[in-house]
Amino acid sequence: MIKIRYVDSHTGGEPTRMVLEGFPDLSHLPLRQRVEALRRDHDRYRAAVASEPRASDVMVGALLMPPTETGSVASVIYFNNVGYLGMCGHGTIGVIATLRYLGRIGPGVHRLDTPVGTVSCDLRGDGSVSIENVTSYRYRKGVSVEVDGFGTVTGDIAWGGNWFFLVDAKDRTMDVKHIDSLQKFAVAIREALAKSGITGRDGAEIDHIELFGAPSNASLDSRNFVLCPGSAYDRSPCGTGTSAKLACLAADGKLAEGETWRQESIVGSVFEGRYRQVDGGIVPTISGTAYVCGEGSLLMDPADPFCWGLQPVASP
Ligand code: PYC
Repeated sequence: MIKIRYVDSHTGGEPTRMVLEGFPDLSHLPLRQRVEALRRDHDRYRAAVASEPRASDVMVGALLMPPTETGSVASVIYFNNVGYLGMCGHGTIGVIATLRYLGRIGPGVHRLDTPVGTVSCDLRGDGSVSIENVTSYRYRKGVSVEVDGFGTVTGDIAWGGNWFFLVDAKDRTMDVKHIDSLQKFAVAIREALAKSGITGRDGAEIDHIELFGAPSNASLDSRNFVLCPGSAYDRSPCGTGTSAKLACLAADGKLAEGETWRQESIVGSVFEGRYRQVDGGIVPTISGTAYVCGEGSLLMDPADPFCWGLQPVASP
């Protein structure tokens, strides 16, 4: 049996499963090449951890490895039931809370290497975490696309550690009762973007769709619905999505440097965001809290026909 040791947490309702042991050792490779090696040669490990029968499409995995940069506490690769993520905001808050739970770090600032850059995480005594994310920017403003069944939809394309299409959806009811219709709308937008050849920089696929509407109360600035790669929606307000939103607000002059933005998720959890201006965009700081909620080992029995998940994967 192969054994994979993990600790689960959730950040604003969105789960992170941090993998401690059991994956192939890729530490001899630079971080981006580790992602390629995982995808090419060991993709079944991703599928086993982040999909059925051991998880569901909402699970985000975080493979913890030794740091690649001097001064960092660890490196991490994020993934879900369909593939790999660049950065993950809720996941990073979860990883920091988990490292604290394991006694590996205490309050203070800790750097974490991700495939799209090193992020800085401030763990406070009360368990809350502020992440200084990778440089984020709006790539294109006011891009229109014809969406089957919905007509013309206009949004901005922005990078926040992943690629997002951000749509003002004030005409839609943003609450849990409307998740099905929000999901259908977001999936249709993503399909339309792909069909129309609309991408992020260098032809990158836009795999996250973010809809914005009115928050549930006046102390908050906005409520979002975020479609993640695959068909799951983010239960948290999405750290990289909030970073992309801050980049658009900054570009439009709608939020000043240092001012706080309170982003509510579709299930009512909240991240606070602010930014500082840098060459080429902004550096967002996203704050939230994660709670450790499980730990254990996953067992891969070679006799089990669904040992590596229900779907065949691209590589063994
Ligand atoms: O918090 O950045 C995030 C995220 C991405 C996908 C799910 N959560």
